[in-house]
Amino acid sequence: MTEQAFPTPELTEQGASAADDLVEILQGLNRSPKALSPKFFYDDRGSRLFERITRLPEYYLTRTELDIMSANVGEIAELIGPQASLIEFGSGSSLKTRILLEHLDRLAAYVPVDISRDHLVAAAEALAAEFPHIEVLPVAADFTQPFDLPQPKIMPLRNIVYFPGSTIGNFSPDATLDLLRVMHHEAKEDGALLIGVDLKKDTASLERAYNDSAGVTAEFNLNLLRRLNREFDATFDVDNFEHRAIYRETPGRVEMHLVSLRAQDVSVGGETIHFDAGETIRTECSHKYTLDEFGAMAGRAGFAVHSVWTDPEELFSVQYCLRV
Ligand code: AVJ
Repeated sequence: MTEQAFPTPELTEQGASAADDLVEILQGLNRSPKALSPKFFYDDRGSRLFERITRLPEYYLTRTELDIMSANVGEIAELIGPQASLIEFGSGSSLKTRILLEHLDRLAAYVPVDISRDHLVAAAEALAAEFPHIEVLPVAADFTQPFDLPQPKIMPLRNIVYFPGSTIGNFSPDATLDLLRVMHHEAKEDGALLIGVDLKKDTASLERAYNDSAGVTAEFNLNLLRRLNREFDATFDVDNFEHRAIYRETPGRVEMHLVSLRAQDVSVGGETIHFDAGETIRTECSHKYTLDEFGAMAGRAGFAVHSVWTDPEELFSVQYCLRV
């Protein structure tokens, strides 16, 4: 057995509650056009399907980001310097996180922040066991709102906010700005942001990435309806819906929809929701940026892009942004 300097990660919980989910879902289904937040994709089955997506030949994002991180982690570690606190927005169990934890110089702490408590605790425990000399301080919170950071035992020299995966793409431009401002706040003085941002490219490649030939993304999208049936007392007949992914050049985003194949009524949490034939629920927007577009957005939130790493085809970017 390895000796652990920091045995059990201690959880901080802040205001995260699942009680309002049904209210939010019904609001989304009663709107016109209908829309649901992509955060509802990630129940157990949804998380497993997403894992499969990340290994699909068409889904270049995860693989490319991982390559960029591996190729540049030396330079990244150099920029971050010693004894930083790494604050990851979203659950941190991925290979990208491990690359950083392996290479950063004497991390003061690793602070994963996620709204999904169970996933967070499991990921934090796994990483704490793998990296016994790093203090892991998970925070269960909705990271779109400012939250209090736990106090590591070792005084951090700077806070590095890490937001991989181009999850930033899920947010509307207004929400992106708000979120970058929360990150700016959490980075504190002398802090920085390390973020994965997917880049604009030809429509065909983008649409293929969200509509793979094995049908995994379709199943990931449709699983949302299965989840509503399981957890929110809904009566969706999944065969009456179809997956659709399209890239809209303006405003520059891939949209995923569930298309109702016929006129139908569905009950959700005791309420009846009507669908016209061809009507859709928009389940996700995945915004794509040019380097200039993202730089301008970061600038408005008080960050200056210091370094950008991309792959040779410029499919994806990892950006290091200094708090100014
Ligand atoms: C996890 C939000 C980055 O938008 O590409 C993958 C989710 N949706 N396939 C993305 C997703 C469909 C993914 N993000």
